[in-house]
Amino acid sequence: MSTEIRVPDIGSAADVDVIEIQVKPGDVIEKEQSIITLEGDKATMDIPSPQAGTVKEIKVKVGDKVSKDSLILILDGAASETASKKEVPAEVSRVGKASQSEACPPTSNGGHANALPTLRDSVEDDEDNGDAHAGPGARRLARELGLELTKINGTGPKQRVLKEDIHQYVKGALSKGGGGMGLPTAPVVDFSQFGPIETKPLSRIKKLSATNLHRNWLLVPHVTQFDEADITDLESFRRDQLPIAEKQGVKLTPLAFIIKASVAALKAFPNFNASLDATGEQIVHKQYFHIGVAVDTPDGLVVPVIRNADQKGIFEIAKELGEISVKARNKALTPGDMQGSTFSISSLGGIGGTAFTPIVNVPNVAILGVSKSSVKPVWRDIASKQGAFELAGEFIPRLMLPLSVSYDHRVVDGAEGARFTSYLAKCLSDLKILLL
Ligand code: CAO
Repeated sequence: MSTEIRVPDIGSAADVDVIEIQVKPGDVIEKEQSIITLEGDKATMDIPSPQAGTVKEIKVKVGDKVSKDSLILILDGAASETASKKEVPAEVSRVGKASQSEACPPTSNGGHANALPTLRDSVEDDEDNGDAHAGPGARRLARELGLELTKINGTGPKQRVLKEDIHQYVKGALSKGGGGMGLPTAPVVDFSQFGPIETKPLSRIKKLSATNLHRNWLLVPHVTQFDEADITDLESFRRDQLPIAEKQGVKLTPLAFIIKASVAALKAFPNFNASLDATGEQIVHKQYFHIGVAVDTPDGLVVPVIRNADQKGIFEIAKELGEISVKARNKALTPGDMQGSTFSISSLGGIGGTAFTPIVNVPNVAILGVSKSSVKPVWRDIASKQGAFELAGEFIPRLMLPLSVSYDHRVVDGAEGARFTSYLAKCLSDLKILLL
């Protein structure tokens, strides 16, 4: 059975332009699927089909002017019950900056009066694309893809952006490389023209970490907070413990203490022991403390995980660190050994440097970079009166450990970043906090 689909009652808006046809002959359409878009003086609106069926013939073209009851298309196989008085809302969106309301008493097919919403400024929460010239369908698509309509060339009437323009834009962006993000690509250079060269393939680990690091660098808005911890007392304690550790076959480096201090700071600042969920709209706080530790191997960087670090003592952590380092360097880590971290640490303290900016290990939201400790003069105020600024004191030599905490600024704000880092420094400076 064929059914004529006509323009519903669009109120005072007569002789409005057809600016987009969203279906073609042969399309199987669903009830309430948008079939054409109309544009009046102040608004655009999608006209939905009042029933499901197969489009047999389209009776309008872009640029036509239509009014109530103008024939839009012929639908085959349509169910007759749907042509009854049912609510079929027209989707309406703003044109330019129009803000007035316009009455649009609605109907469904065949001139049956229905209760459609009033034609109004905008029904779409579409602030970014508000000024763009596009219909509701194109706006919806742009919003789903996270695109700004103003950046897309419109090929419709009056440079209106059509759905096809959006598809074209996405195809173009993908074919340009840079992961389809419009990133410039590195120039192709023949280095041999400048001198002898040798080309080697990247190791499998380097290729994998390259992909992850690049993704994390692009995805996460990074901030790095720097601080220093006075680890003089900690180092003295560690040195005292070395013979005992040695007897147990454990290499006790500052890193075991740093892991323990990190757990204390993570407990005090749960936003650092968290992940953003896939929607980016919820934060998942973890009640376990699994610390990923970056290990340098001849083939590249791997990040095995020390699980439940909160439940382990310093010696136990040091022992495990030794084991995972050996496993990493022998390429014996399993995927399970590298999963589930809640926070990561990259320690370059055994190598050198004063600070660096580690890249957040997604889905973690923060990473601690540790550089080499050194003895520094630290001012000790011995005559501080409340409210007075007096340089009465002395410089004393202290062993200072540089800390660099990079965090995801979507989850952690600057003040929290500074508080976390200074709390971490405090935990390392005050053995009582650490050992309790
Ligand atoms: N300041 C001063 N000395 C430090 C120190 C610090 N912050 N951290 C470690 N050290 C000392 C250790 O005490 C040890 O001294 P001794 O040899 O005298 O005992 C020496 O430096 C070497 O330590 P280590 O590196 O063997 O042990 P670790 O526990 O500190 O670290 C591991 C273990 C696996 C993390 C480390 O070997 C490693 O691979 N680090 C590199 C991580 C990396 O590549 N990160 C970059 C990621 S971003 O690209």
